[in-house]
Amino acid sequence: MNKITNHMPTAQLQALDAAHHMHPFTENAALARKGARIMTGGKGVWLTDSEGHKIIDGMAGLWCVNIGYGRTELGDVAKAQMDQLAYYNTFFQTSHVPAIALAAKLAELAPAGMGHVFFAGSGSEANDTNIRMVRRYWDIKGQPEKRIIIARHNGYHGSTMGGGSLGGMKAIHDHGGKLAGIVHIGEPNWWAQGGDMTPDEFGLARAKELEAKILELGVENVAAFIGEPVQGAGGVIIPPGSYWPEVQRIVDKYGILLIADEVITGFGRTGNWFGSTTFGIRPHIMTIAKGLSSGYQPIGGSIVCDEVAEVMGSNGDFNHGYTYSGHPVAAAVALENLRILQEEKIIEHVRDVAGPYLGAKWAALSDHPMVGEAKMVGLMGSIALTPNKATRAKFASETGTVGYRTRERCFANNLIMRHVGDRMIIAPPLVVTPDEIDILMERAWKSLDESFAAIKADGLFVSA
Ligand code: PXG
Repeated sequence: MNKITNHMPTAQLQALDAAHHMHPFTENAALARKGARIMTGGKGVWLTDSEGHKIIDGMAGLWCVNIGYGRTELGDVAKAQMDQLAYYNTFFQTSHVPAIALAAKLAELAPAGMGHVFFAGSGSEANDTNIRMVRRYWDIKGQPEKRIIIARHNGYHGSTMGGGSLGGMKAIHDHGGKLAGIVHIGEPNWWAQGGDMTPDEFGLARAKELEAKILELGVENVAAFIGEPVQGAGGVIIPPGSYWPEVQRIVDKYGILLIADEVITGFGRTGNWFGSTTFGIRPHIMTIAKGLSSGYQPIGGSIVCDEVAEVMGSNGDFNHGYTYSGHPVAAAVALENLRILQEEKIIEHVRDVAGPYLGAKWAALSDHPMVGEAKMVGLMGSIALTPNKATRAKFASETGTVGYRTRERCFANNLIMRHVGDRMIIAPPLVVTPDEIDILMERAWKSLDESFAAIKADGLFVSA
């Protein structure tokens, strides 16, 4: 068997990586000078690197390893499915057991009335599907001019042309452009942008931007609004309680479609199967990926409400699909992942045990001299680093300087906690236990203390 072993010294692996592997969202020349950290194994919430360090993974890989690493059942299922039927397509009036079973299971788990699934290979692909689906939906309904999709600044919806355009990140638009027909409104980020308003006043104001934008564009031109229930890659921005109910009211009033991008918030992350349930959102379409398979196989999709699915299915072909839509091995693995999530009551564990336990300890981080807001929902949380909590000040240094330095301390202390600008974010595997949370928090405090000391010593603890 051609097994890929960890048979080389780290430096040699790093040199080969630097020579041949182009990393996503990375300046490869800089990484080549530093050398990538090479992961070699995983079990539960723990990663092992090529130097034998045991690292606690506070990010569940890339927000995806919900059931934790090392569940051999998924490999068993993958092998069995490969042996049985490694691949077949679902394009030309054929189907197969894993895609059927997974679609039916998702229909059972999804909110009522969302009984249909269009499969993709990733979250980005699924959002590309969504762009085409909502436009095609309005075509069929006799309103082809309804094409514009409203999204949000600092949202993240993937990095294909479609996903990157729906996302509201200038750094992504700057590399390769942005599709026409997608417009962005403000994000519900009270800490950074709320000024003198209360969080709820600000949440309401940001939601009302949707109404203003619909009226400005003309409702006859607007197809849909897309948002993450909680912005993930944008820094775990948990919206004020007033935000989603007002968005829902506006979407209902104007009859546009609502797409909830559940790529991060789906499959237990917020303490329910879907973030839409946690926030009382009633979407027409939900984007899914990541936790759908806990990252054990690449798979994504769109869960579609009955009305949209009926319209889409009633008027000729929908000329769209991917070779790997509903891939049987990925679907079988996803199904096994859902079985584990459900039978082991992992979502209940998030809601009743790990979420409240980590949430309380996380909130206490706001006592740290460098931490302002500390928020968490389910098992996704963030802290805002600040030189002045009272004024919610930004640092004078370039945004991300303090965040990056803090992340480096975490990395050195064998804790994976990421930074987005000067926010630190966390989203551990959902199976994390209270004992592991204690270790995680101990490392987080230590890293923050070290970072704070260094930042003060270097004269960086200064407001903009
Ligand atoms: N929607 C959301 C809400 C996501 O978080 C995607 C879509 C795209 O999924 P794919 O499978 O195409 O990557 C994502 C992905 C980060 C980071 O830095 C986050 C994601 C991907 C890469 C990096 O936090 N989220």
